[in-house]
Amino acid sequence: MPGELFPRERSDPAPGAVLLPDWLTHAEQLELVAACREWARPPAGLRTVRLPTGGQMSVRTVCLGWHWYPYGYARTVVDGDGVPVKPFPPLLGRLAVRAVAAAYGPDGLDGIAGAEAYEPDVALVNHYAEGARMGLHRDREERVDAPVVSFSLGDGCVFRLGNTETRTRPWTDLELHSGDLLVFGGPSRFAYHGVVRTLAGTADPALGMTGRLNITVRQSGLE
Ligand code: MD3
Ligand code: FE
Repeated sequence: MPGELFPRERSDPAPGAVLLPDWLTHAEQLELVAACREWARPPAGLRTVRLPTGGQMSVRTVCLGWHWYPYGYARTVVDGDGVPVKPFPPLLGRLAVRAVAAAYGPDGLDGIAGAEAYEPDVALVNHYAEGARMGLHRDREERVDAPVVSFSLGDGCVFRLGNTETRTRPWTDLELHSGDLLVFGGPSRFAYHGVVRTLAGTADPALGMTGRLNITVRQSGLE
């Protein structure tokens, strides 16, 4: 947020979790919003995920590199149009490797599992229309404990970071805004987390989008 009176500062909300506010430049945000628009197009485009419980997720999702479904990864959109998933974009690989280095610094990398040799191969793009949310969950379908990198675009949100043991307190609520980078590695990698609500209408109109986009980049450990 350029021109902000009190710039938001780097924080470490939990061991291994790092928030770098405004890490993406405005140009990078525009580039990612445009890319998300392309990735969202069918075939293998944006979809609503149906849960085994019979419900459906309120966010809409597109996967890149590997297709995530509840609860596994596949090379094709097994719960949708059945076609091969779109490739993992080199742009996201480069950004995520830079993100991990920025979060932990050259001296911190060897203390975080999978950070030094980070080779991400999957991204999930989530779109939150007004009112969408994501319940507390853990991301456990990956076979390795390398960090997860999250980029936020558009509307802000209240993000809830819980603990690794239970779906209950203690948790920490953080605001995420467009351009923010969040990296989850080490002890935080398998923590419960979710999106309590979005902050509708807080996006910079210059981004030319509505709602909130979140891109998570991961290393699957699959081949
Ligand atoms: C903490 N997405 O796609 S990103 C998801 O904002 C997901 O759309 C949320 O949770 C979103 O699975 C949160 C931040 C995030 C992602 C993965 C994590 C936090 C994490 C994995 C472990 C711990
Ligand atoms: Fe998640």
